[in-house]
Order: sequence, then C-alpha cells, then structure tokens
Amino acid sequence: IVNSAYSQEKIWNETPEQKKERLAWWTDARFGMFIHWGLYAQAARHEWVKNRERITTEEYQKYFEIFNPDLFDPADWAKKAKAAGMKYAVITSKHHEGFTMFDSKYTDYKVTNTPYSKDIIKEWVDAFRAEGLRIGFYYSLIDWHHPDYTIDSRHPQRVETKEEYDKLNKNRDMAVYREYMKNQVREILTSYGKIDILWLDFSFPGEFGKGRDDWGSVELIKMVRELQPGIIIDDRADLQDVDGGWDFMTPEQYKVDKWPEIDGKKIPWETCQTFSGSWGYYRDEYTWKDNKQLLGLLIESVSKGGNLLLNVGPTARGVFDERADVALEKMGEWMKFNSRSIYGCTQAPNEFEAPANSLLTYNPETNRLYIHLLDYPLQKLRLPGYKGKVKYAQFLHDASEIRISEPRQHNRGGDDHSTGDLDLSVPVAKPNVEIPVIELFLN
Ligand code: FHN
Repeated sequence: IVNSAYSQEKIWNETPEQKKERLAWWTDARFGMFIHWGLYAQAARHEWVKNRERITTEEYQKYFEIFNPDLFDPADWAKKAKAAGMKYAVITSKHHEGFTMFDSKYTDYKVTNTPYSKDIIKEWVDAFRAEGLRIGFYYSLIDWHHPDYTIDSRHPQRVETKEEYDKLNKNRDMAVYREYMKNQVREILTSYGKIDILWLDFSFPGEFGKGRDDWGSVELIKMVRELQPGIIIDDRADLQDVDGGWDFMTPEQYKVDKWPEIDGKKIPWETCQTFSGSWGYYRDEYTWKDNKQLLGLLIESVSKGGNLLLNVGPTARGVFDERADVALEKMGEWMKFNSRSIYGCTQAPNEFEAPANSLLTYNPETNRLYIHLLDYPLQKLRLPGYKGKVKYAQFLHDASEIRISEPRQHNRGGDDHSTGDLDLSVPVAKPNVEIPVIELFLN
C-alpha cells in the first residue's frame, strides 16, 4: 500500500453528509440476501472446489457443458427474500471460477453459452426489482479461468516460489485481464438499469498476491462511480486509504466486538454470513446455524450499527436448499412481528446499559429503545439506571403492555445505585417468540 502509485488519491468528491444520505436506504434496510451461484453448485462441495481439489480448467469444463438450472424461478427467490424481511440482495455475477452469469461480450465462458442459454442476471434483476428489493452485484476480482490472469498464491495451481511464478506466468499479462475486468464491470453497470450495490471480492496483497495495482482499482472505482453515482461499494479493492475508494467494511463470518471505527469515527459496515460455512451450495455440509443464532446475528449487527448480508447457495437445478427455505421462513416469522426493532434502527445511546442477557437497538426517529431477550428473565427484568427515561413499555410482537415499577426496597440488595433502576414485570412463561422484544417509549 505504502509503495502504491495511487496512495492518498481522492476518487470521489462528497461531504460526509452527502455520503450519509447516499447510504441512508442501506443503513435503514439492515438485512440483505447474498446469493452465491455459479458452476460450482454442480460440484456441490464448496465454491472453492476448483482450488481446493486443484481441478484443471479442462476438467472443470464439464460443469460448463451441462449447466442447466431448469427450475430457476427468480420470482420465487425474491418472494422468499422479502418474506424473510430482507430489503436488498447481492448476487454473484462472476465468482472466482471466472464464469459469468450474465451475457458478456468479452468472454465465451458465460451462462448464455451453456445449455441454459438465458441471461440469469437479467432474469434475476427483473424479478428482484419487481418485488421491491434493491439490487447488488458481486463481481470477483479473482479469476481462475482467464488466460491472462497471473497464477498466484490463491490460484488452483498455487504458486509458492519465484521460479514457479515466472515459469507459469510467462505468457500471462495482467494488463489484458485488467482491461477485461473493467469492460465486464462496465457491462454489468450499464446493461441492467440502476444498480444499488457493487461487491468486489477480494484483494490479498503480498508475495504472489494481488492488490490495487493488479486490479487497477483506482481507475475501476472511478469508472463505477461515474456510471452509477448512487452506488454503494464494499471495501475489498484494496483502497482502504483512498477517499471514495469504498463505502462500507465487510467483516466476514465473524462477529465484531464493537462498532468499527477509523480515526475515532464510526464507519458503515455489513457482516456477511453463511448458513452452514460454504457460500456455494454444499450438499454434504451439516453445520447449519439454528434460527436463534441467525436472528442473533441480525440483532447483534444492528445493536452495533451494522447490517447483515445472509447467504444462500442455490442448487444447480436453480432452487434453494430446503434447509435454507426453512431458515428463511423462520426468520420471516420473527421479522413479521419484530422488524420494527431492526429497520431504521442502530446502536443505543451510551446512557442505556443493556439489561442482563439482552441486546439493545434504538430508533432515533421514533426515540424508541428495543430490548431483545436472548435469555428469558424470571418475572422481573431490571433496567439499570433507566429511572425517569421511560414513558411506556410493551412487547413488540403483540403490543401488550408491560408494567413498569421501581424496585422494592428489599429487592435492591442494599445497593444505593439501584434506586435509579426500573423493573419490568414480564409474564412467567416466555411468549412463543424465538427472541422476544420489549419496546420502550422513551421520554
Ligand atoms: O473467497 C470468497 C468466498 O468464496 C466468498 O465469496 C466470500 C464472500 O464474502 N468472499 C471470499 C472470501 O473473502
């Protein structure tokens, strides 16, 4: 990064207020669907299968020759995303395998040349838009098919020494690949109307790695912003220090311990997570997260000011794995009654401490605070230091009042501090809601 010719360059002129405005729909939405779909769905054992099993391009060709998702019904996918409470979706237009799910002018290695023959991206965009969802494209910077993409440390052929690197790459030219990539990114941003999100993936600077100069990231992002001025871009083109080079951070498959900051300023972020570990369809993977974990991921993200992009890996017939269907339905059941604690919400103001075993979110527009009960309390829920701050309390799922009182003297444990506390009287039996939410109307 330090040696890069582009360091400190400014890509986009915008005030912090303008940026906030541009991202407003996305920060309000909080919940999106990631879709990893490509030829690897046929192997059904991870989207990195070509790399993991060191499959040659010739051997991998069989997947291209038979790809035909005859049951693909994007309207059905869109309905499922919406019913789960998702407001946007991001699909792989090309993953690392290099196969394009759109009808590109610049390659033959594309969906329209498979038995399926139609432009999946076009069908997908139309259906998701019709359902009122915002549209995002994932595009892999990495490409294991293009003949000019240099063989690196993450390539199926994995390079470990300088000799190997020179030998394998003597006829490869990244300048040609850069141009190809730029052309394809231009294609996806000019052929399908307004695109809300671009999700580039990923950089790995270092020995036999790749970063901004390999991708031509500055030129690429400049072009993207010119073509789609409202677009929101992830942070994986290796331009973290370039103004306008990215919009949001992307913690992947882990939980952040607090709202991420740069120079003391909280930054937009979205965690991307899988149901089971793999992003692409993986038939024999049995490590699926349960409903409570998935809801917990969503709530916890919002409680720290972030979004959740939850991934589905459709099968090669073009349908969601039954396990994904069930998981989405369950999340949707919860969202139907509790999404008010998610949409438009963010981290609670510092003055509110989360009661035991709970997560807080807050809606600054309505001035309401949400307590998510991860572990259901016994009759009373103590609100530490909330005295004088709360007007009314109710369960969110059924709008039933929850009575507020001050802790009784004998209940305070002789602790003077507790005189600032409040108690909520909750029913002994846990309501039939995976994670019950209490809505507090604040003063
Ligand atoms: O290698 C990819 C992986 O297959 C998947 O696409 C995820 C999604 O964020 N990104 C990469 C790893 O960081």
